[in-house]
Amino acid sequence: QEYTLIKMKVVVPYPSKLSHFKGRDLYLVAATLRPETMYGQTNCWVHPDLEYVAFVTSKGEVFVCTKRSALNMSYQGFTNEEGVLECCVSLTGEDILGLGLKAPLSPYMMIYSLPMLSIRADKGTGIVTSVPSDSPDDYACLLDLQNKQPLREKYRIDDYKLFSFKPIPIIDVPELGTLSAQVVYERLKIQSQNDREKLQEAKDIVYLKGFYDGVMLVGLHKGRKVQDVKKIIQQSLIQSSEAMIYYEPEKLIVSRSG
Ligand code: ZZB
Repeated sequence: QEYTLIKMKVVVPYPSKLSHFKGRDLYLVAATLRPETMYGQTNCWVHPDLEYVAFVTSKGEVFVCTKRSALNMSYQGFTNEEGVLECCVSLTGEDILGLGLKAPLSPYMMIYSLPMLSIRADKGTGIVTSVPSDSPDDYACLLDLQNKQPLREKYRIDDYKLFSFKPIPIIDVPELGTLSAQVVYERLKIQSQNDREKLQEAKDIVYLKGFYDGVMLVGLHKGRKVQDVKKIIQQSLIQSSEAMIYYEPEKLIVSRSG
């Protein structure tokens, strides 16, 4: 599986566990299949209870992601030595909640890392970039946080880091409109980020329709079809060093003996 790795630059001051990286560029790195949606980023998701690492890449930058994905990166030329993570620091998601970030192509000057409990440790980097206009999971999680004060208190989320960021119409999808995730969320009567089955169904619908029929509403490729510009947008993010290619090894299927 080929992902686009989006580099979300942490704005100083760095959190205390990472303060010794002062002077180096520090990024939360998110794996996505939809680089064309980066115009709609409103925040970044981290799992508060998941373990993450920070490590120094061969370019001298610092990346934060799960250890599993960091090791994958080290075998894909991201580090000086295969299988070795330089200056590796262990973190939990809580350590990197509420950080200010600069996200490529997002019209918001600065966005923030917020908690999402459905992030899986065994997929991507464990860091997820949030596009609530086109991702039902992101829309559901954002609504949950906005509607549930106990959740906000538990994770000490400042209101302005959550309420200042509206979903942005970036892709027009015939029949689903310009905020397709919200439309499908409402159509399927999804209640929360824990409605996993319905959210999977919503994701399948939005993925398919968005890819085949979606038309860009913003950016350099405004008016063109998503399937025609996805690769071009990915390449331009890579050119400007705001993204990289990251491969996820296929899951090993352990065969039973006999
Ligand atoms: C931005 C984005 C915009 C995404 C969108 C989706 C959509 P897949 O197909 O299952 O591989 N993601 C990445 N890593 C994780 C994780 N560890 N746990 C939970 N979610 C994760 O799904 C890949 C997508 O799932 C990624 O692409 C990421 O969200 C999220 F408009 O990034 B995406 C209809 C979906 N739209």
